[in-house]
Amino acid sequence: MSDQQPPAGEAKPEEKAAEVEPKPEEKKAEEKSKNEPNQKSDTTEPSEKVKERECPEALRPWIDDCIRRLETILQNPNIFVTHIMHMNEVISILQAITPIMMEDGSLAECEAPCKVVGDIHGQFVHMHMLFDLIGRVPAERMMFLGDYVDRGPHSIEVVIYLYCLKIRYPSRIFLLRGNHETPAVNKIYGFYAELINKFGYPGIGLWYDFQSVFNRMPLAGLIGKKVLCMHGGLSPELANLDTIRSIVRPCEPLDKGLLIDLLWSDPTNKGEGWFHSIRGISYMFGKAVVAQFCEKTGVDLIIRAHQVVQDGYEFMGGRKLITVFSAPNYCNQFSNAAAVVCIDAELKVSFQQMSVPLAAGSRAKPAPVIAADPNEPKVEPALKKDYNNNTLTSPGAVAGPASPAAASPTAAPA
Ligand SMILES: [Mn+2]
Repeated sequence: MSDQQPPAGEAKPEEKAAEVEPKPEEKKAEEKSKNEPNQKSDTTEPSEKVKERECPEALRPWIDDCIRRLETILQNPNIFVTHIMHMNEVISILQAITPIMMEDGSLAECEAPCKVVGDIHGQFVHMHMLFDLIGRVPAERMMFLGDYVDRGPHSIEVVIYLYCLKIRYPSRIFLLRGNHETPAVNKIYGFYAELINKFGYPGIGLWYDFQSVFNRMPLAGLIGKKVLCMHGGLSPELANLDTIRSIVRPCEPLDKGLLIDLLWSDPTNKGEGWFHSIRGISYMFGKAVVAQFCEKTGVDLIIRAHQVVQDGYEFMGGRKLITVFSAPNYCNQFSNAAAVVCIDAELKVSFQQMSVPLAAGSRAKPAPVIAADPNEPKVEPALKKDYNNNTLTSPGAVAGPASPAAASPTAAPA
């Protein structure tokens, strides 16, 4: 990679220079939101424009039927999308979702409460087992952090199902872009082959249609004005939230820069600043980078996905950043649980977790620690479903330091 990379272990010079007062308009927006907690304000400030949207009535019967047909896969895992949908219907769904994705903005903003979901990677059946635990759209508002496709057997079904939910309930589900929602990645890691396997050669054309929607997905999300979500992580080029709001879509992340970092970067506990990534693309960042970013922007907490973690969630040292991962027993190579982050109306954080049995003969191993501080106590899930012994427990509710309040983004680091 190029000479533009910061030296390992040092904060980038421009990062230090960027420690400035919030812009006057940001301050104004903040004061306004204090005075007017009701979101129906008609101001033009971007962060104020969280409007409730509805599916056009004419589309509802069709989309409801698509959702119902896709759910029949759960009764028979040998059914694929091609058994229940003509390719033209998939194309119609992609056409219907396109303007809805654009309406979300490059930074998709929503209210709390909200459940934050990590990587799914084509694990359609597991995703529905997770919904059985955490609830479903529209009763729950959800933000997905990307990586719907590749690896698992049902990439098309996962992404089409979530698109149908988005068309039907545009203000109840937000779908951010992951690094697998880019052509260079999903051509190689399963999605392209799955389209050809299921649709034959016309699947190649469909693959291009999917990329066109991926190019329009939001690159990050903001919950309750305080919780910033993205697939990968921070970027040396990310000065403030307006940097994300002003990303022009359609866009295609190429080899480096802000888009690549939002989709690819990783936190680390090996140091405080910016580091070269072992992925060979983007960077790793330490907890000082996170703390400085949060202070500068007024963000309380960052939630990102992108890396498998054994419990399905992991706090970075300092508790300003959470990694969440929602594909259990990822690729049958790990024995990890799936989890979601629950942000309540007061922006307090808790976790819901699901474990499922390993496939017969699997040599899965535990996932490694990413960026946790080994001296910080673990936060227990508030709700835990274990399909190995069919138990439903709430360990977080009984353990003192593991109460949801202890994990609040506004609470002092333990
Ligand atoms: Mn990823």
